[in-house]
Amino acid sequence: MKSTATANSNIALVKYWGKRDEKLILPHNSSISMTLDGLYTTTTVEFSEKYKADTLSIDGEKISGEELERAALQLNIVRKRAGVSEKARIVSESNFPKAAGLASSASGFAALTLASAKALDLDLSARELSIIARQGSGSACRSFHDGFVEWTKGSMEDGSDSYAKQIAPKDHWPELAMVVSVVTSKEKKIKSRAGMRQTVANSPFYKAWLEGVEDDLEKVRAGILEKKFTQLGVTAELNALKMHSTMITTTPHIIYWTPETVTMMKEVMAMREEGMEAYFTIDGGPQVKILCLDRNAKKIQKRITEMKEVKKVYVCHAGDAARTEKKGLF
Ligand code: 2P0
Repeated sequence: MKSTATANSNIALVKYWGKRDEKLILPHNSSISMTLDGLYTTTTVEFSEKYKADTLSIDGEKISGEELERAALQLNIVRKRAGVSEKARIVSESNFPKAAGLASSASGFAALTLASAKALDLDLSARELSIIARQGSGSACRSFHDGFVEWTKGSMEDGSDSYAKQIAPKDHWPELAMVVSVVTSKEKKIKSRAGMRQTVANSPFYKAWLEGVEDDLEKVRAGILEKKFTQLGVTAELNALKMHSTMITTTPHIIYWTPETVTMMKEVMAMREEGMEAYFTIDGGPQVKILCLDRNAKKIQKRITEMKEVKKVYVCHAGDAARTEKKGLF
């Protein structure tokens, strides 16, 4: 009744932005991500009659309120599947700051889903795990594969065809790197969930976002499969800007960027002008992730580490799928 799992975070190259079903977490558009080797969450879950309620600790802090409720709802899905009702203790640790736009809910819900399913002896495929994790946090479904992953939006009302598939394994393109910079580790004020809802409800650009996304998916998919770095980078950068322009144009507007974010974006543009090919992507937070080739990753790491705006830098490559661990956190 106790198990531990580790899941890496994933960063989208074509973003998921907007839900067609809020309860089942079904997206309006498919998305493509890279599972990262450098950022991960490990979670131990134990179900037992000795627990009177579900409890959650994240990075040593006891969690209550909405975050605990979301975790408990996720456990309910797994409990229902296993036909048990025992409450659980959840202990989770990440090696990076949570809720700052580094996909902590992706690694968090993927690790929670796998650890709880294993603790209850459920033998589920990556597809089934991905469908369960998706209902906790959409992006979590993409952490069940290594390398490069596509979450197909599906069309069924019950969400059974909305799950993640691998496009290419992590050893397909070891020369591709993502340099993740942290300009602030403060938790963001507007969670992605609320940001998405508001965008779908009232951004005048949301329709245009959906119209352009199929083309971006095709270019990014082909960019990965054919290892066309320029095509991948140009498309991913523009896709991120398009996503942000949908939220900047909601009422009231949502601007996840800080002055440091813009400085970093300009720095990446300067790198390109100087002949070092690099592209940025930004999620629901101020952090800038730089897509580059491995031969330039160390140079970029050094360059941005020296910037006063940058607090921390992680050099990442395509990483592993969610997996179980022998050693638990308690
Ligand atoms: C993504 N993001 O594709 C996009 C890009 C943020 C920007 O998925 O409401 O935490 O739990 O499904 O998964 C972040 O949203 O949102 C996200 P929910 P989630 O990575």
